[in-house]
Amino acid sequence: MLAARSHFAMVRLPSGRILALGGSTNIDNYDNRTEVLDIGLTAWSSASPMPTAHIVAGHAVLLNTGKVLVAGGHRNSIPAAAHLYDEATDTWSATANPPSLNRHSAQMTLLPDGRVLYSAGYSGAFGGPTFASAEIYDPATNLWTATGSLATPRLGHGAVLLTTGPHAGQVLVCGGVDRVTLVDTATCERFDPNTDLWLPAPSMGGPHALFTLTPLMDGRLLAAGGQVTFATNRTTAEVFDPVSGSWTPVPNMAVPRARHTATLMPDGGVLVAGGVTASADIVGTPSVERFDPGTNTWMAVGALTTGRGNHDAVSLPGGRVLLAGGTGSSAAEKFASTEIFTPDTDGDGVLNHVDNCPTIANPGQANYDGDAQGDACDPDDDNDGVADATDNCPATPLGQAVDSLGCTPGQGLPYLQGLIAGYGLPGGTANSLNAPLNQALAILTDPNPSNDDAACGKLTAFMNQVNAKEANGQLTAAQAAELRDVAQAIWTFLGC
Ligand SMILES: [Ca+2]
Ligand SMILES: [Ca+2]
Ligand SMILES: [Ca+2]
Ligand SMILES: [Ca+2]
Repeated sequence: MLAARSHFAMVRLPSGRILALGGSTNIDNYDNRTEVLDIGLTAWSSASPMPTAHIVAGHAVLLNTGKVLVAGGHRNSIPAAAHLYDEATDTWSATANPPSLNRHSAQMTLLPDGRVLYSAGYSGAFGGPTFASAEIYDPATNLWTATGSLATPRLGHGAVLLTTGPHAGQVLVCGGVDRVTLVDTATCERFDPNTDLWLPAPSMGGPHALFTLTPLMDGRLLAAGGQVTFATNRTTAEVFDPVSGSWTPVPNMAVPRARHTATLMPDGGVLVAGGVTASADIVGTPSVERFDPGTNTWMAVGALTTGRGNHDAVSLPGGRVLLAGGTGSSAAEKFASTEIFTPDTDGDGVLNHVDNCPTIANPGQANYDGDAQGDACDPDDDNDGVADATDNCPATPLGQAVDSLGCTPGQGLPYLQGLIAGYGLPGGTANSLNAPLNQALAILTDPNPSNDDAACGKLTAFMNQVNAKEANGQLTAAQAAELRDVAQAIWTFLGC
């Protein structure tokens, strides 16, 4: 980006460009600058600045009209304001009236009818007050109006439209913290846009504040991480099923985090990235974990190049995710840097987290020995201890002992015959070389192991044939040496 930003927001514009707006350039300096990333993801360029500086994490939403609504997130001393961005003209305009309160750390949720629910938050002043009130913006009238209040004041909560279950079309608000009492809550409430009323909803298993509440593709919601009274951070996660109306705990994340991002991927997984992880509000982790909604499990999926918290993330085509800005190791360290998470690095259609060779295209995922590495990147496909590069028999039956060239005797003898066939020798010459090999093979593959010693005599006969044919010029020195090396390996393996 052109500017270092934390506590900001990115919005995908109707054109596909990405708008980054507002945020904090240092601990107490709110920003009105905006910038746009082109569709090719090559460069950021300045866009028209917001009329007022905003911290806009959670305070920006793309309307169905194509305009971007931004509200609140000011310093306590600045009156509430809301503005609309029009990409076509790169201009900002104020809404017809301002919101009733300057809300900070509130949430905007797009309703099915195109209106926006703007819920709770706090005044922006250290120590509160924290709000239970909510209001609605209607693009049709360009007006803000008051709506019902929540039962519990909260900031840093989650607010998601339900798409399944008996309350589909309503907004579920969960968690958050009270800036006055510093108590974080596990409670949830739901907002019915048809009646403007808030109604009770099942509480989470534990409190989450400054966390992520992410809709899954099947309509369930994933709550992940969060902060404990602005101090330590959580690893806990749980899933809400709107059909049964119940929360279910899922395994903890590997890394405690709050103020992270959670992005729904096209395959249904959720990419949870970065976040503040230590007891401080600021220090970002590079950890990235993927939640699998099929198994309700977490898997580490690489790391950010930079530890980030208070950053933002936005989906890109192809399942990629743009991660940008945020705080690093101190309050003063703000990032302008961006990075892109690619779920399929080698482009073979198999996502990295399940790809047995994530950096080598192998769409078939062939994996002879069934270990963690596919044949395309496994240095020893048949796991016989002989590297592919020097293994004459790369598909040895699993678990069988081999000679120094990677072959069982049952493979090594036919390998020798293949070499002989490749030399294009006269029929009589080839036959006299093959005859003792056929005899050795018959001895080794018959059902009587007690006669295997006799194979040594046949190998001796073969060696004598090779030496004689080299002496009379029927084999070149190189051919004879090659045949002797392979025969010697079998000889040694058999303990002749
Ligand atoms: Ca791949
Ligand atoms: Ca393998
Ligand atoms: Ca091998
Ligand atoms: Ca082998």
